[in-house]
Amino acid sequence: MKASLKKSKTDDIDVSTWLYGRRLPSPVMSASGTSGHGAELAGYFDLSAIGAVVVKSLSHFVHEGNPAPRVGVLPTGMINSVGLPGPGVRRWIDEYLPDLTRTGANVVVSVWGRTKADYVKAVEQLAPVSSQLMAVEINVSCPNTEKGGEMFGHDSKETAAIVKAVSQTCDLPIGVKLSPNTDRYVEVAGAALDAGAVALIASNTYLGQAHKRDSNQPMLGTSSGGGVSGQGILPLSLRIVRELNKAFPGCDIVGVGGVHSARDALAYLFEGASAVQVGTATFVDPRILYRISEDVKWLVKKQGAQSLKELLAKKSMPPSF
Ligand code: RRO
Repeated sequence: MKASLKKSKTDDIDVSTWLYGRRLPSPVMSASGTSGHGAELAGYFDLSAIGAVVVKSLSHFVHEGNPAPRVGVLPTGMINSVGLPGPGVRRWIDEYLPDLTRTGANVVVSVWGRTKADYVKAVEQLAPVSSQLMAVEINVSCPNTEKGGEMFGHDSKETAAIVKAVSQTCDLPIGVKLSPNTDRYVEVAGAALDAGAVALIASNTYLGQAHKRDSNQPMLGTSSGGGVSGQGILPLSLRIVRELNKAFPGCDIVGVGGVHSARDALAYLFEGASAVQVGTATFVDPRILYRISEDVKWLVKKQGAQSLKELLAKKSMPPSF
């Protein structure tokens, strides 16, 4: 009853945004790896009402992932060493994509590999279903590979080579998921844009280590640590978005890290992001993507604006915010 009343009150508010050359109904997207490979959240809300669903990173091969426990709770969020488990692109197309396409959601596929050739093979396998996809997100920044903290995303030449090879192989717009674990993210981002990427996803999780509460033993099965996410990283990633926006004005940036509310989302949007991705908060409330999206409408309305664009044009939130 309450929900429908709330919805009708903001029906006239436009929170659409542009990303990958498309108009998204909302700036709120899912973050890769935090809501499965397909339509897992469809039982909680209408997936076509949010900006897009970004599926967990896929490779051209089946991958088992890391030993349990793969995730641990921190006072500020979460640490994970999931280790890229996945069915491989071909099985994903057969077993996950049909249900996801039926939801009407914008679908972004995240891809990963151990070599440049792996990335190319993954996007080659996506070719038959490219009309069902909005974009490819190239993950060059997973902290939980066999090589530990070593990743393509820490090297601008390697990142550029992967982006270039992928852009020569597929027609879909390309986003690059950047690593926050290097002071060279602006350089890496510039190389990715020069090589053909059209969006920067800032950013992946932060390398960290955590111990169990009752012993000085590592919390996660991999014992070498994992990627830290959640509310504690919001200020860190917000700064990265600010720096990227300064370096590449007008470029599409997607802010990701610690978004738990519409206010958090707006912080990224005011720093120049075109959209945000929400991940860790989904583990607390699987409806959170929809709630944040609706709350952005409320905040726009509360500020006397008709659209997100109008609110963002004010350059900063009025004091009453
Ligand atoms: O699967 C993972 O362990 C993982 C990935 Br692919 C990633 O990009 N970021 C992360 O924190 N975990």
